[in-house]
Amino acid sequence: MAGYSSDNSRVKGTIITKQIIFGNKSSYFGKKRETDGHTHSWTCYFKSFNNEDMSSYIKKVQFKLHESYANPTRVLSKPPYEVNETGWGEFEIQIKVYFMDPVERPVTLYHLLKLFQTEAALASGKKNLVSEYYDEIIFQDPTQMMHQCLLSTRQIPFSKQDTDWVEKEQRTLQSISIARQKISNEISELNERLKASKEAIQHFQKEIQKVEKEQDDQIFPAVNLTQ
Ligand code: SLL
Repeated sequence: MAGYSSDNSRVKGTIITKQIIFGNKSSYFGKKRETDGHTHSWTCYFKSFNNEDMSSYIKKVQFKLHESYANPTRVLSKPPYEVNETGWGEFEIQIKVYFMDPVERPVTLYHLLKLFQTEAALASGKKNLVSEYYDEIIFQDPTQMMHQCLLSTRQIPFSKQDTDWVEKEQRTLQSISIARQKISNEISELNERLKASKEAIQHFQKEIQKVEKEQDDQIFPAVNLTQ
């Protein structure tokens, strides 16, 4: 039978790498909420780096929050894999990713929920913060089923909130190159001016020497000492 779903054999010599981002964003209320003492709203997320729909190979993502939260274990069986909450404190969140093929061991990540801004950011009035990390999940010799799932992902079009990193890299490199060119032009221009100034200095030094010599000659006319 050719059906891959019942096939546990592995695709030897195959390595598939998935680029991921996980972390949290948070936003300060501006004050402590009187009803529960919460100060921030936050979102903890696990997502693809390149906006790939991961639901073809991910079965579920489990977020384990601090016990002070009601139902601290949150399970998301479809994207977006994220937890939206409010709170007052920072703690470590365990993110466990389960794959479509139960033979594939789940991957566990840890993220330190960040709520509080640095002094400098706070002073400049920033209310929103992002603390996220890039990582890669490497599938070595996946099963036939998993191989199929890993390769059948679909690209999600970039929306306004998403960052197309490839495009951003190109734009950033381009502005760096423009800035380099501009600085290089400025350096050449300044070098030209420096050269002109040096020439002017030399010219004036010669003039000064000439005038000094003329003055000396007037005070001490040349005497022929050989006589
Ligand atoms: C701390 N070790 O003391 C940490 C614990 C727990 C944060 C932080 C509670 C939310 C709720 C909340 O924000 N817990 O009341 O549902 O900083």
